[in-house]
Amino acid sequence: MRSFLTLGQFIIENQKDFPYAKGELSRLLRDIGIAAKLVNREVNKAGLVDILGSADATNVQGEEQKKLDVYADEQFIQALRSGGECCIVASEEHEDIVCIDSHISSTAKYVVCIDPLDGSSNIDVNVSVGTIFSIYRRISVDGKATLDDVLQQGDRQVAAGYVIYGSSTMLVYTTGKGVNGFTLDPSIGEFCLSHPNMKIPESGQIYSINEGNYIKFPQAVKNYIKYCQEEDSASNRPYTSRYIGSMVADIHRNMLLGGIFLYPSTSSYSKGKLRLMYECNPIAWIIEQAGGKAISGEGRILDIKPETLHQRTPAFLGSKAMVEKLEEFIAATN
Ligand code: P6P
Repeated sequence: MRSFLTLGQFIIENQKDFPYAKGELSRLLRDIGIAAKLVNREVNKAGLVDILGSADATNVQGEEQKKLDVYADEQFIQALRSGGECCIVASEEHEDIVCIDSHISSTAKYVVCIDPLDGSSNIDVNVSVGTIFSIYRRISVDGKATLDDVLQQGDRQVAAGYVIYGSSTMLVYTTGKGVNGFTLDPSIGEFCLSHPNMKIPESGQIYSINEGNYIKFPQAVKNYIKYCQEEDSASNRPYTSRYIGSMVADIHRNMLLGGIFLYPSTSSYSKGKLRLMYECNPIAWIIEQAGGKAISGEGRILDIKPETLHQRTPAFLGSKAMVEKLEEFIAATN
């Protein structure tokens, strides 16, 4: 008889980690897990919907065919609204904060920043996509929560995680006590603990960057890429280049195999492309909790003081030794 621990059981068993919470954060994590299962169902049949003819943007039930990232956004916001533990959502899909102002949510303790379906352009070519979420405790003590409750430094997160909709669907999260990974078992519809206490390898041989932007990379990044490509048996170089173009997929692979993911400033994105609040902060915390490093090129990502909701930052994150080698190149060019 296979013994497994479901996400719900794991959250309850680790409730003691939140001495001040009376189960609210646990319920919030459970709400996110429920929405992830609903999104997973739609992501997995995205191709099927195309086959069954949604050319005129309606699905087989004659409903208006929503773009999957809009659908995902609606599912997560609905789950958070009905769960009653979240007072504000900052979503990649909304220019402004979404106040969850219902009678049960207005006193809710938690703020959620989320990219409901990151990398959604990859869905049409059947490449893994993901959800990234970040949870803070609200700062204001009463009344309506505001943007100030959202714009908090990454090191004030109380929980962060990602869902990868890939060859299997996994939910990986941290509450500051390490990182644990749960794989969705479709036969029972539950996320089951499959990767307890995840640790990213100290080093690795994979570097992950969109080299199409090479000409405009900062010199330190160009020097690092050259270092990755030089022959050196002692340091197992040349490294291997792997770039999926879906952050969650690239990060998850590096979490398991070791590696570094780089998204520097480019000609199109002078401050980097990736968003701080709902891509870089949650992923940076997970990487650090798994023993890796996460920097912006000017310091630790989790130390950045946010100024705007959708602000971007350069991001270099992954195996500790690889990020530290990059830091040497950055220091040498400063
Ligand atoms: P590029 C997806 O659009 C995304 O936000 C991340 O998931 C991914 O890492 C990055 O952008 C890819 O960007 O410019 O290489 O296509």
